[in-house]
Amino acid sequence: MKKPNRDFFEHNRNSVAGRLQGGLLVIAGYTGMQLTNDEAVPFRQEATFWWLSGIEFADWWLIIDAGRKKSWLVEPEIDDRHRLFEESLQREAAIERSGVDDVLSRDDAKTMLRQRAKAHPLVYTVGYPDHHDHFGFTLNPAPREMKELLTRTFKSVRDFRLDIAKLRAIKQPCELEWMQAAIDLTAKAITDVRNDLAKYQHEYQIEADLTHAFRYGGADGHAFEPIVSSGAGTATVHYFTKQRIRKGTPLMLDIGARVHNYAADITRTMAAGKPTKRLNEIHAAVQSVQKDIIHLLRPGLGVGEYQQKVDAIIKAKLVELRLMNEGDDDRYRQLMPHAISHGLGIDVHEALGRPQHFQPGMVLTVEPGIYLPDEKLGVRIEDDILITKTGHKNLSAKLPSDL
Ligand SMILES: [Mn+2]
Repeated sequence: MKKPNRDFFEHNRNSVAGRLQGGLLVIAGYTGMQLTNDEAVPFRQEATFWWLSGIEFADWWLIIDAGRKKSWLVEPEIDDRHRLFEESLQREAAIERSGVDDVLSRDDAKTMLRQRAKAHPLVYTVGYPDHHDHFGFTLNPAPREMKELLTRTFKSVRDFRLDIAKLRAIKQPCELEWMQAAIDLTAKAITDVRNDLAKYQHEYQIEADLTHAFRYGGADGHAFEPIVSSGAGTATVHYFTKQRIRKGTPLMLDIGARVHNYAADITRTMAAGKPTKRLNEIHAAVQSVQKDIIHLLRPGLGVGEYQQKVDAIIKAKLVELRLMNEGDDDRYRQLMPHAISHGLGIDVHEALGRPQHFQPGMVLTVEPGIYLPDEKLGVRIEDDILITKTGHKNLSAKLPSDL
């Protein structure tokens, strides 16, 4: 398996340039964030910046000039004392990694942009995600600061996020290879835990073995904060507290390795000890609706139509289980409160570019669940599905979804 290299990043820049119609794109990589005192938050590069440059260091910029068919990286200003402490990237290594034409200083880049703005009033950048204000998070300031700089320099600044999301949504063969490697490693880690389930007394012991399996297997690590929940914790969609595992309760693993920056995202629910009759019943229900939902996926299927069919399938099952009455949508949203699917790629929740229809090359999760807090019981099953030319391929199919 080859690694992401300059050919890959160059190919991606050319794809973007093809949509820029001779325009100029300027984007900022993320800046480093402080955790406390002199400790940094572990750095992870903004996904689009990485996809176009391969640069995994903070405070770099990228300029793509589609008209002149050139691209540049802009290096951060790092003083000598800082360089002694923190690993940084030299300009030659940055060119080698990314394949850009040259590396500019901040001052040279600003001068170039001012020159450009005299003749061309329009520039493209990638600002913040659409729904950033929904979660109350504080975002990395770099994209905003870049937008402010461009707004001071150019008459018109346009966001190119959606265009790039559409490109990133259709996975290239090498990207699928990296995703498959992440999925295979994740599936193996889940299998190993399942095969030796009796040895775990605490959820954190399972997490420790998963972390070991990912890092030892060559992955970057976890693609997201792993969910290892047992007992009542399974009834909460995102549950992180590490408690003691009680026999006869459900155990949920919602985990994914990250390989060459591409994520897997798989959920399996099993039983610690002998499963109760109720767990068997709910698990069988989720397993059967998940199979039916995956079966729907094919290119050309409308995203709206998919959602309607998904709701109908799950609601029918919940009515059959006597967990809700027909038409009780509030109850439905309690029992199954999260999205059924999301895109997957560099970002664990990767934007698919708001498509009307599914297209070959898209990868998405299918993850129905039923959550019963009153019964201290939750079941979710999640697989990673590629839309193919003729239908779909379940990339995590090798991992059984049985209890
Ligand atoms: Mn997921």
